[in-house]
Amino acid sequence: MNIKNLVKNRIKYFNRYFPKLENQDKQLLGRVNSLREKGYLVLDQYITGDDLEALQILYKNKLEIELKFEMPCLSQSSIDEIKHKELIDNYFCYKPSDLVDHNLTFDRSNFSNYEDCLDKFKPSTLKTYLTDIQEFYKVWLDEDLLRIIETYMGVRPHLVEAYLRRNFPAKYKVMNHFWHRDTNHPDFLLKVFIFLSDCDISNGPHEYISQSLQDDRLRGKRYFSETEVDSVYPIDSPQRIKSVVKAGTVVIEDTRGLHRATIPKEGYRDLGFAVFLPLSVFSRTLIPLYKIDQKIYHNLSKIQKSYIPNQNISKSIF
Ligand SMILES: O=C(O)CCC(=O)C(=O)O
Ligand SMILES: [Fe+2]
Repeated sequence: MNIKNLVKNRIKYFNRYFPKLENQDKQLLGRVNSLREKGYLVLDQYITGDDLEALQILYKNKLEIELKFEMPCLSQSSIDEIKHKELIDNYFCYKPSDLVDHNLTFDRSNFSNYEDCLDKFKPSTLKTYLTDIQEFYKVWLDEDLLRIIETYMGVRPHLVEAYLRRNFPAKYKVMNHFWHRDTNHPDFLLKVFIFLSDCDISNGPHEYISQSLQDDRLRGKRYFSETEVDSVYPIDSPQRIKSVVKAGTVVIEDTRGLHRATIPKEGYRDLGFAVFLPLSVFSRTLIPLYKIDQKIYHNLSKIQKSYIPNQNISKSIF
């Protein structure tokens, strides 16, 4: 970060800088250093046993029984290679609401149950917000994870996005299936990926280029082709890290580095997302990207609370 940005950030986030934690333990420093060096950190089977099973059951119920996922949603089965060429060539870089006019979406009135939905519309992704489930927030705001994040950034960020996604086999690549760098924030950005299902090479692993954050060779475009990436980082390069991991594994990643979601060849991949970046006092009026129920908020610790922007707290539904 250059001096100008350092000063700018000190002003923009003046209330998010805290004295360095005393007595930082060796394990924490080791993890932060590894994250700095490579751009990612794998915490193998971080959630285990009953805790993991509880999250899996809650998610399955939300998704498959309560059908709680974001709609309108892109219907891959409605895509026509010729008619929708422009959208395909544009990486489907649109919000689902923009695709409604193209008759490329479905909503709750178009299917009877979960299986029917998959059969009819072959969605590549279903996105679910954490809404009112305390157990999820316990993991998304796990204090050991927060310590790693804050130490890495040197500033206390906010939790600005919190959701789960199930990815399925799909014919057409959509947005983050293409190689890219996230641009949510120029200086401070970490995503925490929480794997709720085992992820093998066939289930659409996440792929990251180790040390690409410090590497300017592929920069300045929204997406990069496979040919471009393969020519700089050949397929068998040890820098290409694929998340072949067990359920319960957590990956912390600076997604300003090059990455993509590969498409599952079979089955599906369940992944939780927690996005951290600091909001300045001047940007607190932005539309919040998730809501946390006020009762759940009140049960959080003081530190956890400080990660939630005020506008994300909603009136209790209990
Ligand atoms: O789903 C994935 O593996 C990656 C998605 C992605 O690009 C992101 O969350 O920034
Ligand atoms: Fe991304």
